[in-house]
Amino acid sequence: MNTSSTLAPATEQTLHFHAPHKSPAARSTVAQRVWTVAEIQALLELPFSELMYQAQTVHRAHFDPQLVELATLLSVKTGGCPEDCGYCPQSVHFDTGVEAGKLMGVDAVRSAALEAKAAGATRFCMGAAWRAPKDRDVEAVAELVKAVKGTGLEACCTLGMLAEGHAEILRDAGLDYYNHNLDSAPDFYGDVITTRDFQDRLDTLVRVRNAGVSVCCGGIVGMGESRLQRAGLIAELANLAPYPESVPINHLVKVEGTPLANQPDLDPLEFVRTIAVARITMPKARVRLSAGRQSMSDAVQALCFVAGANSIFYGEKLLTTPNPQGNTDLELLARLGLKTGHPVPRD
Ligand code: SAM
Ligand code: DTB
Ligand code: SF4
Repeated sequence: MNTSSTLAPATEQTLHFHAPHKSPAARSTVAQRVWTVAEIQALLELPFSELMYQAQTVHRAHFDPQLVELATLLSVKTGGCPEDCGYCPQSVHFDTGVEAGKLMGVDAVRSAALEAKAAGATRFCMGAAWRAPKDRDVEAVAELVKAVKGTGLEACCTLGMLAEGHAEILRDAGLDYYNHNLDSAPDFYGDVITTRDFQDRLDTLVRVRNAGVSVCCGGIVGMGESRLQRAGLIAELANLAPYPESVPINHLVKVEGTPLANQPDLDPLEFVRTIAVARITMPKARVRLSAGRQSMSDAVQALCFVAGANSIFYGEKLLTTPNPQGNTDLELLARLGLKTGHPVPRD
């Protein structure tokens, strides 16, 4: 069975081994565990110290536990998006003050990538507020990918739903990762987004995987979902076959004008628990402590690293909202005795 050509939720115990940064052809066939939602919920409900212990143990077995990836984001096409994702400041459906712009040019993107590299980033992720790019958009982004790759950084982009052939064009330009999040559990998805469904997301992930581009796929917590639904999201991610190489766990950034602007705060320890469970269930993935750090204490972020996060978004802006200043982050990492670099899982 060639699971590199499928990305449906796993139904068998023997799947292709998850081997980040190797071509699909280099994956060997060993078991990938299939997780039930109940098993993941049981992890989420462990005593906190027990959960931290398990997550640290898994993290140490697969990674240098002190190494953290710095990934810089750039919004290459901002605002005006026709989708109605209830969390997103870039949707045309909500009045958030974000103005729609055109796709950035190659020179401006190259300069931003060089700046990110000089500041210490190893990965550069370009976001575009499209429901789905047109053929000419993909061709234009391919040129941006080439410019980023020319700087020596890893390139990632997130452009919405891809049509047949798009992932291959991006791959041929040198794209390392395509980011496309499942965002929430299947049974909560329709409460947050009505203009597409969960299956649409899975279809794009199949196209990315089939093209041999590494998958970056995660979600958002703190949108009013239940703990069971957080378990449902993690189960969907962990049972992708193979599971994503890169897993961004975003904390909802509440933006004025969006339907989720007044969402009650999630207990920060619940966010830490979600990171821990992502680490345990996707042991060789880079788990990214993603959006939401601007309103997180240093102590909560430290717990996220203990829980197995080994990547952050680095740079003063996410796509349209603020992120901690680079220096502040470097100081925090230094205070914690962490190093920045390129975490690669041990085989
Ligand atoms: N339009 C494309 C899409 O949705 O796939 C790519 C860009 S979209 C902004 C990328 C991701 O940003 C979303 O999937 C979501 O996880 C995240 N995101 C957007 N708004 C957010 C918010 N307010 N808080 C946390 N994450 C957010
Ligand atoms: C991801 O999982 N989070 C990033 C990135 N992938 C593209 C985006 C976060 C966006 C937060 C809201 C904003 O800045 O607009
Ligand atoms: Fe559009 Fe992506 Fe924002 Fe949804 S999350 S509104 S698809 S930019």
